[in-house]
Amino acid sequence: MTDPVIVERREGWHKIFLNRPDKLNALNPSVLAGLTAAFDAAEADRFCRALLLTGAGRGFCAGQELSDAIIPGPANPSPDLGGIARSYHQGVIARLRGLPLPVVCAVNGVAAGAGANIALACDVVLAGRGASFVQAFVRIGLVPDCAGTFFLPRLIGDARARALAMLGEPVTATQAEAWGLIWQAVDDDALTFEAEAMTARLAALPTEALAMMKRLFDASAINTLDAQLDLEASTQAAAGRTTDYAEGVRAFLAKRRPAFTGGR
Ligand code: T3D
Repeated sequence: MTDPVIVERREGWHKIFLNRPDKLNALNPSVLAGLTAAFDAAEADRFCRALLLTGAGRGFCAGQELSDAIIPGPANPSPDLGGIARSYHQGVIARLRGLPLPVVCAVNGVAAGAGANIALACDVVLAGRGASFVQAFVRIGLVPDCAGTFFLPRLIGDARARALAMLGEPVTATQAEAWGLIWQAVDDDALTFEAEAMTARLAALPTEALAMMKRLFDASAINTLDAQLDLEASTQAAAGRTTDYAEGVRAFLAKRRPAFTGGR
């Protein structure tokens, strides 16, 4: 059996492929468990300072596998889809957001349903111009999960978030960039190069500071201004104790490029 998730170890970073190309990398328990294991492996590898997530084949991810979807019927009039969301989707998003590493997503084709929202949970999202983002849930009578209702309004505002979720219309990569849903749309044949270069670039930055930024931005979604200012101050105190901070200042004063080690 082919691995549903493949991890390639590169110099300073890992590349993770969702690997069910004939199903546009639709999610099932094996994919979701593989994804979590890949995140665990990245965090455990002290030489890994960034992650790149992408899909094998022509799609990024078509959301939850529908061929074994549990639907209400005489045998099971009240199926619990919340169980799947709680057991798998919630954990994957929490793990991804909590990783002390920057995560780049290379959206190489359609990203639908939970697949779209996993992409949007990454720190820096690049997409090929042929890619699209679809909040497909409404097409089958479901609501966005994988934190779509959290990320979408914060990224593109409430009006666009609601319309995308309710209409289930695809958004092209170019439109997604114009709306601020993603960082950048690039030519399809340049996506791998650009995404790998971006990941390598992030892997050479002060990893602990990037991890702290992730926590700051996540906290800002719910904090008051005063609470966020306090958190910035305490986080700056922690950043100021890292060896990469010392290296950054020394390099500036010596007029040379810093050689950050990431403290990992
Ligand atoms: O059950 C729960 O756990 C609840 C949680 C749900 C979370 C969710 O993610 S709900 C949303 C689920 N996803 C969708 O509704 C999207 C379904 N897929 C599509 O609408 C289309 O496939 C796409 C718009 C994504 C792409 O269209 P297109 O024309 O480029 O490709 P295609 O021909 O439709 O798909 C190619 C193959 O992938 C095809 O298989 P075949 O006919 O060649 O053997 C298709 O059946 C398969 N595929 C695509 N998406 C899924 C899938 N197979 C299983 N599950 C899928 N989600």
